[in-house]
Amino acid sequence: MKREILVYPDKRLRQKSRDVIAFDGQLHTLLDDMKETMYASEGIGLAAIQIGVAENVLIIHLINEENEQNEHDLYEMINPSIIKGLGKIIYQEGCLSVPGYYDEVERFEQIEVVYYDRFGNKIQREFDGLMSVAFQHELDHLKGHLFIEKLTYLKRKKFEKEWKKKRKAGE
Ligand code: Y12
Ligand code: CO
Repeated sequence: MKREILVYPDKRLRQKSRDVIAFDGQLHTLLDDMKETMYASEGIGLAAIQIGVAENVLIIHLINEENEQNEHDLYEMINPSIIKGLGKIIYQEGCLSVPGYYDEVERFEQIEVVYYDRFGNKIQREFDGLMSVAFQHELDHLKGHLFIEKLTYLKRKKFEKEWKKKRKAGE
């Protein structure tokens, strides 16, 4: 089932998510709903809190060279964490909870992560480039943070002004 995506400045996006304890049918339904919701909005990443569920669950599905989302590139990550971060990368980020706004954010270029799949299998992996950016962006959601919080003071002020104007215009 497609769910509603929470949009900034919805307070629920600031909640800290809790770890998943049961890798059961309820979790699988949540993951399936997240995928349906993300694909319907043409996203490449989504955290459970973006549909109002405060659980440590995120999905990432990057686009390949043919501009398609290949089945094998889908990641479902439960209780994810970063155990090592190296280097710096600056990437123009966007978020389904801040639609229509994109800006440059600095992240680790390489990360080593641990997470669980939908069946409770523990997985340890290294990511770099866009996958590293996407993981860090989604992990921030689980901690109650949005990418706009990483903007400089002036950029954030400009964003807030533009966002207010957009909301007034009913966009
Ligand atoms: C790099 C940087 C950030 C991420 C996080 C995942 N972000 C997204 O999936 C963003 C999707 C997005 C899609 C939009 O298009 C539509 O809604 C049709 C969009 O456009 C508008 O809202 C107008 C904005 C964001 C992963 C990797
Ligand atoms: Co986001």
